[in-house]
Amino acid sequence: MLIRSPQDWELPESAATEEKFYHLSKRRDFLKSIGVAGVALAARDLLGATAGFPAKENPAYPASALKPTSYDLITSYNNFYEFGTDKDEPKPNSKKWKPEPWTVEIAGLIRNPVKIDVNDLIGKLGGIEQRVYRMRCVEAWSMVIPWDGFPLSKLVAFADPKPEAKFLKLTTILDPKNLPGQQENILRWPYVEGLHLDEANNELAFIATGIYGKPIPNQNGAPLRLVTPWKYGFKGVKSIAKIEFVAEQPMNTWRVMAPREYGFLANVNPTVDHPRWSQASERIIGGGGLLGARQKTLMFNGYEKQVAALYQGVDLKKFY
Ligand SMILES: Nc1nc2c(c(=O)[nH]1)N[C@H]1C(S)=C(S)[C@@H](COP(=O)(O)O)O[C@H]1N2
Ligand SMILES: [Mo]
Repeated sequence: MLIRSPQDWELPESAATEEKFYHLSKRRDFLKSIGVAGVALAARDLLGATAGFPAKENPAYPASALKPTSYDLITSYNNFYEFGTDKDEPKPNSKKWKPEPWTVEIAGLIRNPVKIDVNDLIGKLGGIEQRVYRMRCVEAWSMVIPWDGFPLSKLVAFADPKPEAKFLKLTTILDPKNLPGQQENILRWPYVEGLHLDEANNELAFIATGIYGKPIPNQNGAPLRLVTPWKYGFKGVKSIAKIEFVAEQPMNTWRVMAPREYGFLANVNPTVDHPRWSQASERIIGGGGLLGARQKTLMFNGYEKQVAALYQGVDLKKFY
């Protein structure tokens, strides 16, 4: 596994106040110190190795720049309608679900279609890494989440798209027996999201398999979910069963449900309000105060440098 040099979307490691996050940093330094380049780390192998503190700070992002939300809040304040529509429902309602073994199907306009066990896939893609990203829900709240996982671009390269492939369509598992929300007519099931191939190949696009150095909990989308930190959280489809490479822009679930409220691009944009709420600012979950502290929302959620080039010539006032 390639241990990446610090990138500017990462948290300066010394900024983390969470004890668990220190363990995360320790593990990375431990891996560096024993030189495990090329070793494939399955998500389930991640616990344990915690030597080599202290971690280095990235001076471009001082200690105050990003502060991870607590593990407890990240894993108990969730949107996962398959397990209930209230924020506090997915955790208890998904407790008994066993998303393993898990096969993901990679299909469509590609040269390497496969149905593959998630841990085999992680191994084939060279293991996982950690990234701390901002997360901004269209409901105008935000968190900072230390994800484990792999860049989506690696999966794209593995799939080997044909020239006709222009978009990715990512689909959650359909299993109404174990995902009780799917027994009800809340959304059109299964939950589907999409990305343009160029977006999927952007350095930020990520498939998460863990949080805070532990396998991703059921309520956050076990065993693998999409993370696109410059887009609203609904783009981050959970518990992915199928990734298809297609020629046409796929219809995404929230756009099916409310086409005047949700688009395909879903880029975070403080200057374009949602019909029911302003996007100019956001409530920081765990940020203090009765309702959580507020902060201004940044264009592309603060990732303009990495993604603005993708949208040259696109009217960003339109949300599709
Ligand atoms: N399958 C599925 N994926 C989903 C959702 C959902 O209801 N079902 N909710 C989305 C929304 S609106 C958000 S904000 C994020 C929430 O992710 P989190 O609970 O890990 O913070 O998941 C997204 N992915
Ligand atoms: Mo959301």
